[in-house]
Amino acid sequence: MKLRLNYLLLLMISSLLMIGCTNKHITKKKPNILFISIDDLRPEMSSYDNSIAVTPTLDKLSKQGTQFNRAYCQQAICSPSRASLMTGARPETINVIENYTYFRDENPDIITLPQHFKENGYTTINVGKVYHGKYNDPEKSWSMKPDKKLIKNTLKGLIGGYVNPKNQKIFKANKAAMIKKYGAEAKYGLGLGPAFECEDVADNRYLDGYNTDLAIANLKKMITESPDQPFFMGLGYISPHLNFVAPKKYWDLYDPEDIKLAENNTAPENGASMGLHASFELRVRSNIPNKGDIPDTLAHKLKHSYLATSSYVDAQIGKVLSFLKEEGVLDNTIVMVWSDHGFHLGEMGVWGKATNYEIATRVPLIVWSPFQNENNRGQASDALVELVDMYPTLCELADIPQPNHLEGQSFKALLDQPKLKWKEAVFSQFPTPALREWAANPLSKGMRETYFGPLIEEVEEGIKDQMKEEWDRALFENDIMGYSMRTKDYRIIIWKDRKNKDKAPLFVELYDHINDPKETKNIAEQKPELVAELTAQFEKGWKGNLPVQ
Ligand SMILES: [Ca+2]
Repeated sequence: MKLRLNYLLLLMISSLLMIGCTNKHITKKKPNILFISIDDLRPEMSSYDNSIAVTPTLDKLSKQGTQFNRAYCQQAICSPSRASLMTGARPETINVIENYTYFRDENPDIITLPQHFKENGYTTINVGKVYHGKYNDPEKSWSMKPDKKLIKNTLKGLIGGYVNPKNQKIFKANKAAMIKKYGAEAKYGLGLGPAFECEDVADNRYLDGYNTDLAIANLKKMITESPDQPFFMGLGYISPHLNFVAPKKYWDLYDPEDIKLAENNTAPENGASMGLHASFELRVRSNIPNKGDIPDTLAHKLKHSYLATSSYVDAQIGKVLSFLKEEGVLDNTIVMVWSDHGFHLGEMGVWGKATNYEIATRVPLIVWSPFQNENNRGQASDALVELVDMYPTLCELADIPQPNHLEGQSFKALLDQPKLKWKEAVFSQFPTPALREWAANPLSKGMRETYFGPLIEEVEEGIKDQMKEEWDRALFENDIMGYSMRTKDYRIIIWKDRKNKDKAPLFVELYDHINDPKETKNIAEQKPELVAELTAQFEKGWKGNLPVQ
């Protein structure tokens, strides 16, 4: 009897052990997520649009993963775009339509992307700019801060982002003068140094190189100390955002002779006067004229510097991916690379972001997953997708539930079927670009007095001429929103009073992407039926333009 009991006990223990083994086998470790943001990068990579950009890392990632050729941001400015994609909700839903509103103040209980992963068993860690500036949601989104003691501080002596003492001196003098004049207001972009810098220094003397070292050191620590713990790393690069600073070796990748200036350098024919700004963000830099044309030699230099900073970022991403590969961790890591919005480099006569047009709203977006169907790797997708779709996509890829508040659509299916019939339209928006700062807030007194008084007067005259009796200074600066919808063949921009959405639009723009991909001619007046059709489609909103399941 005793023997029999022992036998039964043994049987029970071995069954339990087997269940344990089986469970261990079934509960495979969740995939890590490497979520990489690049600030202000339009699809300026050689894998996109035949650019001359030297971006081997991102090109390779595109060839081995899925590149999205038609990905769009929700608003072409840092904080609204990032707050939207990180919360998975659209700019007006979270009430963030300019750079100075903190999404958490407006939405105390919203569950962000990293927060959701944290609540689903992930270690979430942030290095660099993923959210905008200080609106970083430290308590809720991230489970730990990166350990800065793991690496040497190679940023010592960097002032205003510059290595060169002459540039530092200009920056300090301009900043001090503006603070003296305008006090705290000066910190919002008044008093800056040169727009670019090229110095023969190591990668980590500038912020993005330093953050790369910091990311790798912290990844190493996490992988070593908790190999079974899945991580979500938000890794944010500030290049190629102004100022365009990068080590000389990245400038040397380009022969200036190969760099061409924008061809379409005038405003769209019959376009909205309120739709374009006077390149404020660039003009506050010390080596850029406050008004008038940007001379060709300077434009050339600016394009060179944008390319150099893009290559600099590409090289940093390469270091992180190589590290994960060497550690054997890449095989269980999903990589998503995105930019928060596009950028005009002289197109439409504008430098900067902050418009509703294709050049400012279209972004690079690449996903690489170790679990993708091998046959479909490297097949770019032309499906219309939005940055707000990244949150649900990552949930689906990691097999965790999607919170109910999300306003995007997972595009996981496109990784294996890139030609699948997808969204009918995607949506962006921007409040009156002509009369606001590049941060999308109304122009401050300092900006008006110091730089933009005459420019604004000129712009205002243009809007008055176009809008006639509809012109109302307060309405146009504060409450007009340009709602932009992109379909496969068209872009329509509907300019409305956002506080009276039922009222008829104040102005409509229509661009035909089959015949005019650079959006040089507004054809809304010639195509009233098409405008009516597209307006009806616009009224259905994002929910009415989702893929049919
Ligand atoms: Ca940005």
